[in-house]
Amino acid sequence: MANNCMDAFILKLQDVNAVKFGEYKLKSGLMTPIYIDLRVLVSHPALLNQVSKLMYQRAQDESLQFDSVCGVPYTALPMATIICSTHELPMLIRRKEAKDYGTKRLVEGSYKEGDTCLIIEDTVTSGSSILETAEVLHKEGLKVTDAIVLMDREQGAVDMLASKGIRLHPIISMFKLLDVLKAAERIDAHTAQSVRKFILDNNTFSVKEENGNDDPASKKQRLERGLELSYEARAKLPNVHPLASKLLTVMAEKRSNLCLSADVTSGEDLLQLADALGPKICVLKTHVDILKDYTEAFSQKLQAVAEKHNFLIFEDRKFADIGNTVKHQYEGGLYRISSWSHIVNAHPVPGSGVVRGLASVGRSLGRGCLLIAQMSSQGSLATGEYTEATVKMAEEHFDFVIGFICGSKITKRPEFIHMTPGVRMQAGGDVLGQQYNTPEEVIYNKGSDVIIVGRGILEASDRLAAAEAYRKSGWEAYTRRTGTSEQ
Ligand code: 5BU
Repeated sequence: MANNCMDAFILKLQDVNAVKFGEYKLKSGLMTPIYIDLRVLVSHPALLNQVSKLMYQRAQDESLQFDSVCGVPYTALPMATIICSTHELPMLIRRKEAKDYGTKRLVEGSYKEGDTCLIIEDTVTSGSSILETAEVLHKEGLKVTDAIVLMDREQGAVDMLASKGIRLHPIISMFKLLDVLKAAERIDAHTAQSVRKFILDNNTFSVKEENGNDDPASKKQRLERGLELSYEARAKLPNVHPLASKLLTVMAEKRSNLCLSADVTSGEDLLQLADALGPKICVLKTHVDILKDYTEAFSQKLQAVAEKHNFLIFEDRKFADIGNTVKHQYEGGLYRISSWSHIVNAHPVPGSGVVRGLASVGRSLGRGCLLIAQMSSQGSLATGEYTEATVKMAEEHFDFVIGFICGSKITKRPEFIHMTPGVRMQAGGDVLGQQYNTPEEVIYNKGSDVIIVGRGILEASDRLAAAEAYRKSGWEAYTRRTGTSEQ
């Protein structure tokens, strides 16, 4: 929906008294200066239709796959009904209590074990109502991977549900609502500010549960930047690609988000480097075509070192051709990359055929691909809409794409891994256009997951000490960002 349509829609919600300012009690007992009451929508059928349309559109935009739709009782029931009736989708009704006569069913409607059900909700604070409904559906053998909500109060539901494996897709967020009402002079700056403060001070999701730390200062910071899950929690998400899960687990176990870019030109040097620095890294990145003496024996030895030190191999091949060509480049030729490299990357510029070509070789081998959404070099053309289209391509191929090469976090989906090159202790650049940011900047401020470091380590007089310094710096930035403590 275009921005001005969304703004007009938000104003209409206030017109019908679905948004109220004052002192109200939430389900949890907490007093709130803003109350969202979407129950009134049943008296405004045109608005109710519009809500249902927005929700369905969101499901389409996100390419959600589901067998049925279930509204959280009661306010979201008519919304689910309209969606299902308009698009002829099967609906399920969750009873609040089983009736004590007849079938005693908690879920009405036809379904079979393993079906996926999309949950629809009107407003969320903590996300507990969605979770309750999901749990009832789970007991019936149904899967719940996604939920759509009209209004997210931004008090922790997205993260709480993510920690339970459910992606929440909000149509309107509290901060957006406040901005629109203030711009239209429906509320004054003081009211907007006090509601913002209330929201930031009252996050319902306990970080302690997830990450072992509940420091309110860091909690607030994370709230402002979008609270995040630990690598361990992300590794366990139900939709995470097995290779991404493996990488996140290695990162957590080795306390390392460092990828070494092993840009040396002899196989022997590379193996020595991998063996010496292996304990410090989660990934070793190669450019196999700069080796002057590549042999198949070399790739076998590299795999043995990777197993010994528990890191993944990433061949930075940057595939960028039509699907049929990249398929051969990945599988065959001198290097037979797919036979030894866990991860490869690709430019999305040819269109999704490049991913499909690579996936036709790598998927059955359990390999994964990073899409190059941004580059670290000066003047890169991979920006703006290109980056956004890359995220979309990744979402459409999540059975093979495990994340991105990018300068900063570009998607909130915790299943995807963000890896950033152009990292050095001293920000700056080289004479050929490379641009550097510090590990702290990349992980803490830009929200990336993995730092890729080449010359910062390779040119150091003591490479092992340099690798340890980068590991430590990257890891501390991560623990600070997520609020986990460095023991
Ligand atoms: P450096 O020595 O840390 O500058 O090496 C960076 C490595 O990452 C090098 O192998 C590049 O080919 C690679 N790289 C990059 O620098 N920037 C990018 O956007 C991409 C890869 Br994609």
